[in-house]
Amino acid sequence: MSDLFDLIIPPNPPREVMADGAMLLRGAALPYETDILTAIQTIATRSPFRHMVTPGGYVMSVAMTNCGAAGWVTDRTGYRYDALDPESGQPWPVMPASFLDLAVSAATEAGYPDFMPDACLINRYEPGARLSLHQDKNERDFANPIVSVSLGLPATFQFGGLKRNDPVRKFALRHGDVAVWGGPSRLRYHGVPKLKDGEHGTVGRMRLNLTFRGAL
Ligand code: MD3
Ligand code: FE
Repeated sequence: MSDLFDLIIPPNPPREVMADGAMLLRGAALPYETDILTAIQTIATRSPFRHMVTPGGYVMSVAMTNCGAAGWVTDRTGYRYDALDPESGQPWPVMPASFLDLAVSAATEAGYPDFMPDACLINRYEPGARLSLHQDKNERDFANPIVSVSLGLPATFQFGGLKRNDPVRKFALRHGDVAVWGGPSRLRYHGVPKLKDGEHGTVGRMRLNLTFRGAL
């Protein structure tokens, strides 16, 4: 016999545990969509999207910019967080209040109530762009989770283990999805295979991904 509330309360927002410490909040960014897209335009005016170079000399197919006290950068000398945008020589644009609000509420919902991001990396995927399997380990304190927000075209997300050759599971990340990666999942390998072509109604022919980090 099912409880009356099970019948009348819609399963909204749906959430899914991907692994220990990793939670997917489907559609959690939808109320913030307009604010986020407007803010990204403003951020990109001061710190434009650019294709950074890896230490190995490869130009990344994903275009990136940042906002917040620190931004993730790569060049021939290595990966790091920097308070200044190396292209402008100026600090990265301030993290908008709506970004902070979304990241903190998602982290709280996933069981990380003390998360306060100081860096937001913004990834722009055009069709064909990809991010090969990697770990995020340039942050100072792995006790902080990473919160990621997906907008625009859908992507397959590869979620592996703590070793590069561990088996990988696939998840679809769609417009408005928010994921929180913490605890034992914080250092899992992950990647995004080539983005398929398509056209999203509000975002256009691209996928945007924001990752909120405690970097400093
Ligand atoms: C799992 N971005 O920016 S977001 C990255 O879709 C990055 O642009 C991908 O990987 C993207 O570093 C994936 C999902 C994600 C982000 C960070 C993680 C998953 C993670 C850190 C640890 C484990
Ligand atoms: Fe990553």
